[in-house]
Amino acid sequence: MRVLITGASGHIGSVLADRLDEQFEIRGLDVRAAPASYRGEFVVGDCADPVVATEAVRDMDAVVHLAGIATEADLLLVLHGHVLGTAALLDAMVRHGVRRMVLASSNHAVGMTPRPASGEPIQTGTPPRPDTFYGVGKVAAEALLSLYADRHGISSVAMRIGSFLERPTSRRNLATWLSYDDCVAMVEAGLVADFEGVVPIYGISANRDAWWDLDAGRSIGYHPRDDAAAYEHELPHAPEDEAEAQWVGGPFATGAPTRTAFELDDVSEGGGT
Ligand code: 15L
Repeated sequence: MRVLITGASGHIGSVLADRLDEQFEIRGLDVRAAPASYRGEFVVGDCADPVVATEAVRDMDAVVHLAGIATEADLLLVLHGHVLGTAALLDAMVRHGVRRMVLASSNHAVGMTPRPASGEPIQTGTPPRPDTFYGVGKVAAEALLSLYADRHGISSVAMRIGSFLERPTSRRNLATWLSYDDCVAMVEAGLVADFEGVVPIYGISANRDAWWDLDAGRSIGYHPRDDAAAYEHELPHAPEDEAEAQWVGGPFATGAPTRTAFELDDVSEGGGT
């Protein structure tokens, strides 16, 4: 199976490109150069450019789409990376008859959801509740998957990734951690699973303290093995722990919002006609 990985020079992309290349034929795409350790075919370019996207998707069987700024940013940057980039790739997939996308969505698509008090984990059907423009971008990217599934028959997995880290580093990670091994297993499952439509799943490990439900992931063959609780003894308690645990988006959801969609200077003073 030939797989395009966008964002192949990023944190998740470089781990995946390194670990998936025995099972799949990988082509990497990124606005940055390939990491020194990268093996195989690599294209430097912006997936939000339809010409770049069309060429990058040519001859592929599936797309793992990770490109985009992985944190809060100006709305226009968010729209460019997460919305226009996803749309350009989906268009290219329609053009070349490519039928499967595995998308890096994020827990921040539902980040303003209160932490489950009952112990009942949050399901994938919970309404979108972004905590940032970044989260809005991920909600919109998931909506594009739905549109292209219904209108063009492209099936996809929207991985609402928690905290992708080599090891957990904070108390919040007891719920949100996604280990490298589990991430690789999740993407493999997303590429080969037999289904139609869009399957949103939570991209976390089998954490004892998980806030999100893993059944949807298991339904497509994602069976995580790691558990952040194994590192509990080494995770420091911090003053912000309690506030960060109030909403599942953690630090993205706490504190005063720091951005507006537009600065007043950007808005034309012109009156109506
Ligand atoms: C994400 O979606 C971000 O890309 C990453 O930077 C982390 O903040 C992560 O979520 C998280 O919630 O820990």
